[in-house]
Parts: sequence; C-alpha cells; structure tokens
Amino acid sequence: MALNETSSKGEITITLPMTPTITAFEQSPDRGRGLARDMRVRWALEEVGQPYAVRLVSFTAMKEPAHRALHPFGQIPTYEEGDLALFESGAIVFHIAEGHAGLLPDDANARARAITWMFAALSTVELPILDFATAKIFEADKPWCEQRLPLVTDRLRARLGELSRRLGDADWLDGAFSAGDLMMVAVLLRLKTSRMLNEHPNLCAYVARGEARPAFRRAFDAQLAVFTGKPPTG
Ligand code: GTB
Repeated sequence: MALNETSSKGEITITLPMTPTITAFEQSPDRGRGLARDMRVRWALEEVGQPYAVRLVSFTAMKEPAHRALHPFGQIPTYEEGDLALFESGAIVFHIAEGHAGLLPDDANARARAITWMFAALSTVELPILDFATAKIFEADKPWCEQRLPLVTDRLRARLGELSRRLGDADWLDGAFSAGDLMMVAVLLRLKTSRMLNEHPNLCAYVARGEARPAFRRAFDAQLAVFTGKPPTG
C-alpha cells in the first residue's frame, strides 16, 4: 500500500511501501522443521500480510563483519526495513505487530497483556526449554549430564504445568490470537516431538491450533522450501 504525504510546502511526497528483508539459515540444522527463529518472524509477517524478502546466510557469513554490523552476536534472524536494522526475534515480531493491524489488540490493557505474553514466552518459557534441549542434545556426553538432566527436566515440567493451568480450555492465552500466542506457540514447537509437551493435551492442542493457521502454514512452507530447494507447494 502506498502512503501519500503532503509536506508543509504543499508538495506531495509518495512513499513507496518498503519490503523488509529478513535473514535465515542457508542450511538450517533443523532440516526445515520450522525451529529456527526466522520462522516466528516469517509467521508474524504472514499474519499481517506484509510481503518480505529473505537473504540466506551461511554459518561462515553470519560471523563476518557485514552480518555482525546487523547482528552483534552473528546470528539469524535480522530484519532490515529502509534505515532500520533489527535483531532479536522478539524485537522484530514486536516491531511488526506494532506497525500493522492484527497481532496486538486495540484496547490498551489487552495490548499490554499480549506484549506481556510475548515476554513470558521468550524469557520464562523459552529458557527452561533451551536448558532442557541443551542438556539432552549437546551435553549428553558430559559426565555431569546424568545429574543435571533430571533437574532441568523437572524445572521445565513445572513451568509447562503452570502454563497449561493458565491456558485451561481456552483457545488462546488472553482472548483473541495475538503476538503473545504467536511467540508462545513458536517457543513450544521446540518440544513438539518430546514427551514433555504430550503430558499436557491442552498445550498440544494449543500448538496445533497455531500450526493450523494459514499464515503459519505459508511461513512454514517458505522456510521448508529453503531446505528442500523446491518452491512451496501451497
Ligand atoms: N535471542 C535470539 C533471537 O531470538 O533472535 C537468538 C537467535 C539465535 O539463537 N539464532 C540462531 C543462530 O543464528 C538460529 S535460531 N545460531 C547460529 C549461531 O549462533 O552461530 C536457533 C536454532 C537453531 C537450530 C535449531 N534446530 O536445528 O533445531 C533450532 C533453533
């Protein structure tokens, strides 16, 4: 959508819509299962109907100065839109949600609560999930793993129990689907193949509801196509 602006001199400036560019793995270690963090950014862009471009980066390129100028930690995703460059998937999704209708409620209090759920997903829920995944996958051969794994498993189990109790039999965390749900579902996806999530049928159903959204499907297919090298079928 083009935006027409009239300056103080009465000149009409036509600002063309800016297509943002995000970065994603050239070869995602998750083999296109939608677990890398560009997925949540793609999903947010699809939810609000914002077209976007993707620049694929290799693990080597990610650590080079050109990419580090965008992302100090040499990671994906990044987001460029005109003069603006962002990193951190949470900040990017928030920026998208703030700039478009559809991901944050109009009511100020409901909006603040949806943003709270974004933070909860990224800090309170994602951290124990990452601890669990790290202990299971990357630290399995460490001599202390046998002692640490039950600790991180219990911490995650407790956190999921709390989330499950709060969700109850609602479809979404606080009324209509919001950026808070988008982030929470994106975070929980990491547990999809784990028994930890299966202990909570309502959380499984919650994730499935997120995955069933057409915007999720488009985002998923687009990131999978990078891995398969074939264009999205949908
Ligand atoms: N807090 C940052 C954010 O939310 O944007 C974290 C960004 C981040 O961890 N990026 C990862 C990255 O660039 C990719 S998503 N890693 C490369 C590096 O650090 O050198 C994390 C990720 C990677 C792989 C899987 N997987 O294979 O299942 C899942 C998630």
